[in-house]
Amino acid sequence: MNIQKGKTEFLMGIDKVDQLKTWLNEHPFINGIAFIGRSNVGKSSLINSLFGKSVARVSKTPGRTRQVNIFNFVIENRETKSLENFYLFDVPGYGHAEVSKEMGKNWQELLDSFFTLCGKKLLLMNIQDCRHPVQEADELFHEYIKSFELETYILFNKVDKLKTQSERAKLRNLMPVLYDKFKWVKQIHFTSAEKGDGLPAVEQSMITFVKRNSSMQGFN
Ligand SMILES: Nc1nc2c(ncn2[C@@H]2O[C@H](COP(=O)(O)OP(=O)(O)OP(=O)(O)O)[C@@H](O)[C@H]2O)c(=O)[nH]1
Ligand SMILES: [Mg+2]
Repeated sequence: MNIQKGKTEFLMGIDKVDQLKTWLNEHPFINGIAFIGRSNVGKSSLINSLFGKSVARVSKTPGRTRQVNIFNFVIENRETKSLENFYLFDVPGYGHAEVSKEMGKNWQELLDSFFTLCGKKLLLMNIQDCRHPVQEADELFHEYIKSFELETYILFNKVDKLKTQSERAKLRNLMPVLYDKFKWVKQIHFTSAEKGDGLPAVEQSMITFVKRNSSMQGFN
């Protein structure tokens, strides 16, 4: 099975809390995947590399994704030729130092509404920069997210920027610590949105997750 790269569609970007609540209430059985992480870690770039060229807007300035961007993506079963639709969310980054108080409040409300109403069939992809793993903002986010009990994978992105063996080893040695500390983290991947490292494994993991949900429930 594979994600049909040319079939991912941008549905809408929502920055108003009420609008987001309405959308989520109208879509109570979401089966899909959400990308979240600090600003500039490569969420939108990963989405483009995994789901199709330039579906998500890549930032020149950190913190550009200020809204919940909703996409539809399609998984093809090559044997049966059947197609199935799922949801994808590019969630605004956390840990901005520069946002105003008012923007920060709206963002927190957006996040709260999103995670309260998204249901349990959402896979959370927490993207981090492999050169700066588990920053304070990441720890705060994990503290916040754990009560929602969503299946969570961590993607350490930008591995193409790790030049030495010892830099790579240091990151790998973190894994047991993280699995112990963040018990709801089920998988850790090392990726490069730019060079493609790790992406086939991430794609298969995402497919396994959403297909398992759809076979259990019979609908998305
Ligand atoms: N070298 C390298 N650069 C990357 C990689 N992924 C993303 N980038 C670059 O990092 C910058 C930020 O990427 P985005 O995809 O916009 O990051 P984001 O997490 O969506 O950022 P916000 O939407 O602002 O929160 C861009 O200049 C990308 O080209 C990667 O794997 N390797
Ligand atoms: Mg983005």
